[in-house]
Amino acid sequence: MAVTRFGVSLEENLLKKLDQLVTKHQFPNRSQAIRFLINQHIVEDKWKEDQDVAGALVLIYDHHKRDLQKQLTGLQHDYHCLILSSQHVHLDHHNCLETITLKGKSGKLLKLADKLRSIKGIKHGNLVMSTT
Ligand code: NI
Repeated sequence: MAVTRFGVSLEENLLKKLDQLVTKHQFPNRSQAIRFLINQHIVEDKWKEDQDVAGALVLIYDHHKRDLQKQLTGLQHDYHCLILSSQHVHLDHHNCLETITLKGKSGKLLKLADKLRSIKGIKHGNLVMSTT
C-alpha cells in the first residue's frame, strides 16, 4: 500500500506523551504508534455505531456448576448466526476456558456477550472488541 508522508503539529508536552507511548508499548516508531491509535479509534466507533464487527469472548467457569454447560451450549445454538467458532480448554480439575469468536452487528454482539457472561457460575468474562 502506498504511504503518504505528512507533517503533524503538536504541542511539546503532547509530543513527549506520544514518545512515552512509543516506548511503553514498544512501537518501532511514532508512525506505527499513530497508525495504531487511528485504527483503535475507528474500531471503537464501529462498536459504538452498531456496525459490522468481529470479536472474541473469553469465559472462565467451573464445569461442575449445575446446568451451566447446558445453558452455555443452548445460548450458542440460539445465536449460531453470530458465532464463528468456540474453543474449550480444560484449565485444571475445575476450571474451563472457552473462547467464542463472534461476528456481526456490534449491538447484537454486545447483547449476546452480556447474556453469556451473566450465566450463573461464570467466574470471568472478557470481550475483545475488534473489527472485520
Ligand atoms: Ni473443561
